[in-house]
Amino acid sequence: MILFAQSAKNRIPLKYGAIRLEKRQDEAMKRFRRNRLGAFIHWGLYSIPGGEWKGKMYMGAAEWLKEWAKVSSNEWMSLMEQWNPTDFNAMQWAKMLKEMGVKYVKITTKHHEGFCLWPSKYTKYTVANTPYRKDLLGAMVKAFNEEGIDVHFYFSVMDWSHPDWRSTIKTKEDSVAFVRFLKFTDNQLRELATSYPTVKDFWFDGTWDSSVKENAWWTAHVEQMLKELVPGVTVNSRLRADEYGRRHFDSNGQLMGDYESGYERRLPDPVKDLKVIRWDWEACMTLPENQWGYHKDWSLSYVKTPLEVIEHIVHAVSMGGNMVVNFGPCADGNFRNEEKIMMESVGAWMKKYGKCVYGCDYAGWQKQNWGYYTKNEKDIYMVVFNVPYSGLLLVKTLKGVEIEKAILLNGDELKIIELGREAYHVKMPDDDPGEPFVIKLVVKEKKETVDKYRDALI
Ligand code: H76
Repeated sequence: MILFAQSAKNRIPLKYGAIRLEKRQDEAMKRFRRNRLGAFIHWGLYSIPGGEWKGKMYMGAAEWLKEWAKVSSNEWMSLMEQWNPTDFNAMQWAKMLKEMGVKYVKITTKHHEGFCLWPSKYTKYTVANTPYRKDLLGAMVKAFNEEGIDVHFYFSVMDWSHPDWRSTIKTKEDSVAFVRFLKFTDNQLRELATSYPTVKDFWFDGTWDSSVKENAWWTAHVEQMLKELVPGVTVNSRLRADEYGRRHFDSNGQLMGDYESGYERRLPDPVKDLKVIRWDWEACMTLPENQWGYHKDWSLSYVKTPLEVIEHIVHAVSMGGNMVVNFGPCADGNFRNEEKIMMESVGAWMKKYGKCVYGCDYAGWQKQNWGYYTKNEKDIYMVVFNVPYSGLLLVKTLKGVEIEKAILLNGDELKIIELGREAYHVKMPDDDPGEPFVIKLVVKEKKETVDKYRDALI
């Protein structure tokens, strides 16, 4: 591409920078991209206290309670004696998530606290040493895969309970300890990759400390190691740093890892942040303001409605991204009611309108305030969230593109009124669907002009 060729001479040579300048186009990456909708599961010891420690309720993120309440590792890990999710039923979880319409699930194999949902042989802090004993991760991988759901592993590099973990390296001892810690982490990652070979993705977290940034080589090594162990595996940008300590994007501004993972509890602006269409990206969101793990009291912050979640999903896809919706199950293995309702509501909508999400991408058309465009091959989808008073939906096509038909997903045709070159009104259906709905546009392109526009986009 011309842009890269021109800037090549100004490029800083990097040992641990991006390993590619374009989006990956292999089958595994295409699958990641096509999936579009995923779920996050945050489940660990923090699900037991649910934000409350010694009678005090903490408003911060429940999975950070150890930090908020200044609990020692020993005391925190004694929660393991209570870890016994007797109601956990992997197949039931898989069915619920499938009903919601998610194509993949990101599971916290180990969060910052250091407790492992799999029987890791490299630490005593695992599910094997709890009353429950059985491998929870293995059960989930099996059940989800049986339902055709891809499994992604969340893994926190930061480990609050490992004696060798450091956030900063200040002394010789720190640096020796941290070398041991990186070996331990490699061992755990190799263990995960080989024990659960159907894993499709590793999503790293807890990589922001200077100890990790100063070991950029290690982040590049982990990416390479996992790719050798699991053919096709994808890795998020949050793992990576280059030798200048730049994260996500290297010192030349190129994305490291396979997809950008910085959109956490926020989304790119559909007008101002269109640059994101150049790379793959995945956003993740909580239902309350900022609770990932189970918190007892959801009244302490605003909780999103299914309608808002559906809009977030479409918003992400309209800009070429994936959306992951988080759930924090209870310690006993049940989902709270609010989460079940969310799964069902999103699922009902996805069943009816999922065509505008799965396999879809950025359409390139100027955003209008009634909602979002997505695109699948030649089909353009209008996803209508706001109905204008006029009942007329304004559409401005790309230069040289004509609308031939506007059709509801049930096959009903809508009236199109041509306003001039590249501008149309699509008339609302006589019966307002009363929910966000989808109109498919069948379009005809005049090739020359479209190609010119594409060049301008790049
Ligand atoms: C900060 C932080 C962590 N990153 C989110 C994905 C949650 O896991 C949260 O605890």
